[in-house]
Amino acid sequence: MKKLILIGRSEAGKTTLTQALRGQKIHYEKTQYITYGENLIDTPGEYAENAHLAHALALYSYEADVVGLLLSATEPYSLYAPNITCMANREVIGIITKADHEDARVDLARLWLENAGCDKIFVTSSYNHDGIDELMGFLTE
Ligand SMILES: Nc1nc2c(ncn2[C@@H]2O[C@H](COP(=O)(O)OP(=O)(O)O)[C@@H](O)[C@H]2O)c(=O)[nH]1
Ligand SMILES: [Mg+2]
Repeated sequence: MKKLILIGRSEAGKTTLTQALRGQKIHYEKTQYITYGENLIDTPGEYAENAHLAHALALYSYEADVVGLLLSATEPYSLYAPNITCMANREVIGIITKADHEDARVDLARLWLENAGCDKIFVTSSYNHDGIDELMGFLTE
């Protein structure tokens, strides 16, 4: 299985996605540190929100095979600069989260991730498991 690092701002749904991918019961857990799993690296949202800490993400991405940029379908804006994927020398995929949410705007999130430079974009919900098998299939192919 390819090792995936999850990047995105606080509340993007990174930790919940790790639980869904691992088949665990969904429960809230604040992410205080970079959290290493065998196949998943979870990061605190503050790293993506702070320009200085963002450098650390670029370094941590070397520990992974694939970089996942998460964007919640409920976001009012996107953190990601146009073509930011060129910062990583790994494949960068887009992961839209919370597609189940009543305020979800999946098409807008997709546009923002396309502008960021993501070719492959997965639409997911950790709550109802939408798109989780597709993402898992990509990681294990
Ligand atoms: N509706 C909905 N809410 C979600 C989903 N995934 C996460 N959340 C909620 O979003 C909040 C932040 O999730 P969390 O995984 O901790 O975000 P992180 O800060 O990126 O790790 C929590 O209240 C989750 O229950 C989802 O697929 N659908
Ligand atoms: Mg977290």
